[in-house]
Amino acid sequence: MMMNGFPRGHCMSVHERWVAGRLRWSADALEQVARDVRCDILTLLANAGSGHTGGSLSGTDYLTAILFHEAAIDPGQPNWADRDFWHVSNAHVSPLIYSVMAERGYFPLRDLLGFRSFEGHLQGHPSAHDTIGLEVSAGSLGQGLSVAIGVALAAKMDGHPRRCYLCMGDGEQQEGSVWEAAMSAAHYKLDNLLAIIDVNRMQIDGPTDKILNIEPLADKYQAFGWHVINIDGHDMNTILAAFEEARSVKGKPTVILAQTIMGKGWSAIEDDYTWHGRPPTKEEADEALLGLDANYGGWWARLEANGMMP
Ligand SMILES: Cc1ncc(C[n+]2csc(CCOP(=O)(O)OP(=O)(O)O)c2C)c(N)n1
Ligand SMILES: [Mg+2]
Repeated sequence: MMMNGFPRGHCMSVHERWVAGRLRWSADALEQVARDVRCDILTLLANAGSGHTGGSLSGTDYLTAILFHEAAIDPGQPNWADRDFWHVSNAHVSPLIYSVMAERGYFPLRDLLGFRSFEGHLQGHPSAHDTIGLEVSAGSLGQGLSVAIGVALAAKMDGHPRRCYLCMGDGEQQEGSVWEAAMSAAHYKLDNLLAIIDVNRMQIDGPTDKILNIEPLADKYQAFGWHVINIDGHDMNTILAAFEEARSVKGKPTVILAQTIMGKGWSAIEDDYTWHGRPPTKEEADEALLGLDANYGGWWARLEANGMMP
């Protein structure tokens, strides 16, 4: 049986298996998936009537690229021992996490309709006990980097080629625990660790520079011993080039500062922090989906076409 392009049962080295677990889709293909993911996010939020819209839409492009291009994973066997580690520490963007996971095949798309319901397996803040494929339960900001460092350090000690992908918010950088972790990642020379920060310049109560200024972020990470790459977080080619650059860095961890726009893809709410934790109504979702050449009813039509109606 073929899954992710590698045969089951075939005797491959750890390195061969690890390389084969990557999809490596092109930037064009990734842009199409990212568009579908944005449609999923808007639809599931409107359906649930609660959840976080702004950061879900700002992080869509790089998380899509991690799961559909970069990371060695196999949603068919989420506990595959040689998998890469990926984790989103700014976990309130669960609509994004679940949408990318559904598109990648961890679970059926229709499950997104159970977002934030007791009966569903997709809780408002991610629970690794409920959702197969999640590595860590999350929601309390400032913890994810430490977890990723533990996995990266263990991989080094085991001599395993595993890479660790860790996403954080920019407001999350205000947590002191992030900097203690950043210091130790450089100390242990974790070049198998790539952090991606969603620099959308906004957080729950306003612009980050008004709440508690985190800049100059590049200088800070550099001073903490990291390799820093500053990119347009909505440009797929640039995202893929940054992933490639990170792979070539030896002896230190890398951080990508992804300059993004909160609410990206729905022009009416872009750069508006009041959409940090607010869902669209069904009417607003319809309007937003129009901008993505879709509509609210069309999402169900897609389920029907795929034999996935609940
Ligand atoms: C330790 C901790 N403190 C406070 C919160 C509440 N909280 C949830 S999201 C958020 C803002 C985070 O800002 P950012 O990381 O920039 O996310 P964005 O608003 O861009 O989605 C806060 C303060 C939390 N989840 N965890
Ligand atoms: Mg932010």
